[in-house]
Amino acid sequence: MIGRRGVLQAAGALAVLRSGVANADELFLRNGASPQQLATPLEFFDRAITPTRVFFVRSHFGPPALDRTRKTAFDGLVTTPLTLDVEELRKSFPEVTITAVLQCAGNGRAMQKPRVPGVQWQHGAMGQATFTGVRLKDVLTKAGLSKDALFLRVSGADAPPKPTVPGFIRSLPIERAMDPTTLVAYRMNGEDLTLAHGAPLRLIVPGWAGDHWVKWLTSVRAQKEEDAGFFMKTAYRMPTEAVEPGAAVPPEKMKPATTFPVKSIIARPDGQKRPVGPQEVVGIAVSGVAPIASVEVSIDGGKTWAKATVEGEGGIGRAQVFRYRFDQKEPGHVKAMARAKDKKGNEQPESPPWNPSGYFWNGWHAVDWEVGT
Ligand SMILES: Nc1nc2c(c(=O)[nH]1)N[C@H]1C(S)=C(S)[C@@H](COP(=O)(O)O)O[C@H]1N2
Ligand SMILES: [Mo]
Repeated sequence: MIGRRGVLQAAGALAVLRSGVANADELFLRNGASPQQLATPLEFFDRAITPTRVFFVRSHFGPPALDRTRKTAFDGLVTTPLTLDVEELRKSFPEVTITAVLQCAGNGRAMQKPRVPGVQWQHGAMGQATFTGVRLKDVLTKAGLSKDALFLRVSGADAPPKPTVPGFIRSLPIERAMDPTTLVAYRMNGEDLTLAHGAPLRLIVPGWAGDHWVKWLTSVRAQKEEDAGFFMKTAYRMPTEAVEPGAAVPPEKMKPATTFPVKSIIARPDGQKRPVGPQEVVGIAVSGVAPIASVEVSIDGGKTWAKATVEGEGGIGRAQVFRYRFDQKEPGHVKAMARAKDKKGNEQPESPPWNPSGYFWNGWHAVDWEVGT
């Protein structure tokens, strides 16, 4: 006989498999055993859109049950609180699709020296997708947002493992909430959001780090104050001024991490030996602050740099593919480095300043490979 518990466990395991949370095709790069820390393999950064099946997954406590009819409450300092599910949102507001990079603040943490605690992400805590939904601004306007509201307190249906662990509660400043690119999304890459990526509804905050992109949305509350919980006042903060590597920085000397800095990342070559002749360096570049202005590649250790071609449409927080071709006539060892610039004049540094949580590492990315006959 199989008990009620066993049946529930089996049903749960099946639900997880169906929802795509399980790593069926094993293409993800894993950081430990947790299915909530899956990284996109580097080779997928040779294109503008990261396929959903290899799109990195990160959450603190794992997903809640899948409920596609779950409602989100938009309330607090508003005249008319609204409680809406996907269908009601779609009926009530214009639909918008935005192409944007979702990147964890901790992407690149493994490259920080001295090393800091946290998931040791290399390059794969990032991906770009098309996100479809409605503008948060439209919903808040319909709800009659009060002028006294300065922040939104945003939370989802996921719960911490025990009551002593703080819940994942985030605050978004009103100006950012009212930005026309901030969406309440229900589709990713043209399909309904998967459970791993926040179904049925999640926030899209192009240009800002992933922690603002709250998944499994249940509550959006307009308030005067920023939330005082762990995930605003302790986690996801950056020093307000440069600090000594390894220094302890008190939270009050830090501010919430928002936009991610300009970076480029090389997807190919991938380190495999290649024949003498034409070589192509391909990757993507993005800045959370401004569209990409240029990408340069060096194959002589940084002595000289040449402009790569940058393809497709740019935007704040929108990645573009870059390509650089050269002819390698002699066999030998080749090393290519890339660096990007954005339209606000920010340049990708060779090695960015250290910070206590290892956020926003955006140093030059280098790949090397053997050219033979
Ligand atoms: N409700 C909820 N939303 C969340 C999180 C979470 O733990 N709970 N993690 C955030 C973090 S830290 C990141 S980087 C992104 C990752 O989104 P993805 O799994 O779709 O790539 O989701 C964000 N949204
Ligand atoms: Mo994150």
